[in-house]
Amino acid sequence: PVDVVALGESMVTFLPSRPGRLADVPSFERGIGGAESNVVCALAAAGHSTRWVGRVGADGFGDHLVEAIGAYGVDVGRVRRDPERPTGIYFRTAGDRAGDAHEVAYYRAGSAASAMAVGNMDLDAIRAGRILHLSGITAALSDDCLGLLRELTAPRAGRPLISFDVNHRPGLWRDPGGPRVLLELARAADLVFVGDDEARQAWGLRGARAIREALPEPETVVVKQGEGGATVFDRGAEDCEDASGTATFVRAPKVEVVAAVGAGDAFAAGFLSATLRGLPVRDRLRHGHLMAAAVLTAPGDHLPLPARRPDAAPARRPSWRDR
Ligand code: KDG
Repeated sequence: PVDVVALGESMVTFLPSRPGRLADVPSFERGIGGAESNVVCALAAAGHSTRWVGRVGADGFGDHLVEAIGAYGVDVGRVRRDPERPTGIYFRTAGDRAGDAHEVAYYRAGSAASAMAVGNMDLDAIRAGRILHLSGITAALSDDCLGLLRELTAPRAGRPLISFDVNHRPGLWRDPGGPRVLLELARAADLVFVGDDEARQAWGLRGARAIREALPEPETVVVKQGEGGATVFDRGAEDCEDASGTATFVRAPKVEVVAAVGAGDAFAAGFLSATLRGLPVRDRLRHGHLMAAAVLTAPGDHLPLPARRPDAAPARRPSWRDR
């Protein structure tokens, strides 16, 4: 089977040509974003077999996403095209100094992806990987999208390992119930990624231990502690007797941050890549930090396409047109 399948909304992103308020930026450069597809693009760049499943409009932005994500070597053959709804897009600003706060302006309400539902997605294709990577962003898009996540995270024989990045985006939730829903979904997963800042904001929890106590079910909980590092609680080791799992902390390398958006996705990709390769927990965290560092030091939302040797086989063409 495919190593990792990711389901979620991908968007064309517009990165500002210079710092400043959204009202003042004169032009933007096109990029691609979407937390879940960022993860599989990075995994594909690291040599894993991956698939992204989502919905985009039957428009030029949808073409671009399918082509650009496919160019990483991600299987995009199961992406659905919606003739009635547009592809979501979003604009970003940058502060004067690297790492300064930025604004995000989403244009995704009523997008093709927001119509993802149990009834219009190929569930077998979504469940076909060793790992299914999901995120809390999808839950915020619509009731149908939330229903789809609930279906995919429900207990069932032969379920792929469910990797869930909480990705709390307060600006996307239409009602105050978001934090409760995110907690419910995270508890249904096998592997959870959560930032200590978002756990404080969403659930009022302080510290890695408190977060693990609120998420007792998943075998593995990874708490990202910003610049400091990350702690993983893992019950995977045979000799583990602690109900929370062994706690392992690994410091993050110091880097010059250009733009933080997407670093969490790269971290997840590094952790998953090392997990697929059967590496010990400490190395999984190290891989996460290294992939995150590559994104932190670049302006876009994810890793640039890896340079290909001139004699290498050409990048795999996207295949949705052939289906
Ligand atoms: O994690 C990075 C994502 O936030 C970005 O690529 C856009 O998916 C996105 C979102 O919904 O914010």
